[in-house]
Amino acid sequence: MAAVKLHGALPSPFVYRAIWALKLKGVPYEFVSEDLSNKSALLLKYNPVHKKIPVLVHGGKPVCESMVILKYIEETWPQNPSLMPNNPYDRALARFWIKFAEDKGVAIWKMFRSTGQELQNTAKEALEMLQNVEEHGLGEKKFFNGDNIGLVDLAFGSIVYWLQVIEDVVGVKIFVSHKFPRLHAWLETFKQVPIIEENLPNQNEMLVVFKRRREQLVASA
Ligand SMILES: N[C@@H](CCC(=O)N[C@@H](CS)C(=O)NCC(=O)O)C(=O)O
Repeated sequence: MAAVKLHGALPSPFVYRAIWALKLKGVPYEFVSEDLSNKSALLLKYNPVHKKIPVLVHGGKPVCESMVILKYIEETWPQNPSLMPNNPYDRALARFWIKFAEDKGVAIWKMFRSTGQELQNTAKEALEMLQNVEEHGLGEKKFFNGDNIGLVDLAFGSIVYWLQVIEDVVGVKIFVSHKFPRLHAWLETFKQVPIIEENLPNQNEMLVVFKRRREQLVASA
């Protein structure tokens, strides 16, 4: 098997998506730690367009953007376990929610960067995103695809778990259990999947990192 490298910086939620997918598939890889304040020549070469992590490098060829990486992993190592449904309609639904997570999940990072009225507006955007997932995404299913974890779970895991920390940092709570009982139950189930449990950053440590980062962002705004 060609060598697999993952360029990333922790605790980036986008990098965790790739880590979870590789670990769930049992694909061995080397983690290459990047300093985002001093990007390596290799990172700039591999991702000249966005200059962002994660970048997956397989056999020397780079793949950029976390959800593109996840789809590449699924297509390259399709079995054990499959992370997309077999049925074309269910696959279409999974793609819909992956796109939704990509398009709307950014609301939590807008919250992270904003203050005052803008924070209220971005929190509303994040709330609407959660409401849609709660009402239309999960239904009574254990995971988004049904009984087994899949790419949609990885997409939303890296939104909701990080949101809990962002809420503490910005002082606005939206992901409350009585408003989102399905999503809360799903998050607990998701966190208990052994590979996920073993590869989740500690939220208290994240809080320290993200508080410092937000102070810098607010000071420079
Ligand atoms: N849409 C991208 C987002 C990746 C992203 O925002 N990565 C951040 C770290 S969490 C980054 O590399 N930031 C460096 C920069 O913006 O210069 C993905 O899904 O991979």
